[in-house]
Amino acid sequence: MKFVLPELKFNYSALEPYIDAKTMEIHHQKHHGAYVSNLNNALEGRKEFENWSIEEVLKNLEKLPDEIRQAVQNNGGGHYNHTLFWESLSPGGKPMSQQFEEKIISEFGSIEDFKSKFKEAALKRFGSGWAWLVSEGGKLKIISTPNQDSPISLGFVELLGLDVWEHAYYLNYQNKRADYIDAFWNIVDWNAVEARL
Ligand code: MN3
Repeated sequence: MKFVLPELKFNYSALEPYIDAKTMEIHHQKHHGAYVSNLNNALEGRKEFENWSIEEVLKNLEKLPDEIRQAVQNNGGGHYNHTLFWESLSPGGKPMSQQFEEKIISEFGSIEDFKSKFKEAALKRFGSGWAWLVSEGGKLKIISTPNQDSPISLGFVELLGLDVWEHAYYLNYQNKRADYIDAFWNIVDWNAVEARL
């Protein structure tokens, strides 16, 4: 098994002004690229896992040998989370279906309440990590995870994730994580998000 860095479906500059081209290029090629190579290195020669998908790996971390488990959790999570992140973005964004909007409103009160809870989760994540909209048995929840820990390892279905590591926004937003979170809503591909439910 060799995991590969996925191509993006848009150019690095396509998400401007919300995410700048330089950040996208470094984030995709260097950061995501490093997670993929470090994951492959950690699993090198481990024949018993060579046919496992990334989902199987992250759902079964306890089955991995102690000496590689943390490296696989970090780098496998990094690969999976970033793949999902890129797939959830689109230049100009794509709107929610009416059905999904009604679901968000019924579970969070309003779209504004949903966004403000998501923002709170993203802002309160101390240090590096992610904010997530996940489904647990069809019920929507907002959670956050540290480092590259992935909700799939905790039994959730990820619908939407926001990377709040500084490498995701620092070049353009510096310490203003809140502005980056607000800008994110302009480029969310809700078609891709809803398809995961
Ligand atoms: Mn990242």
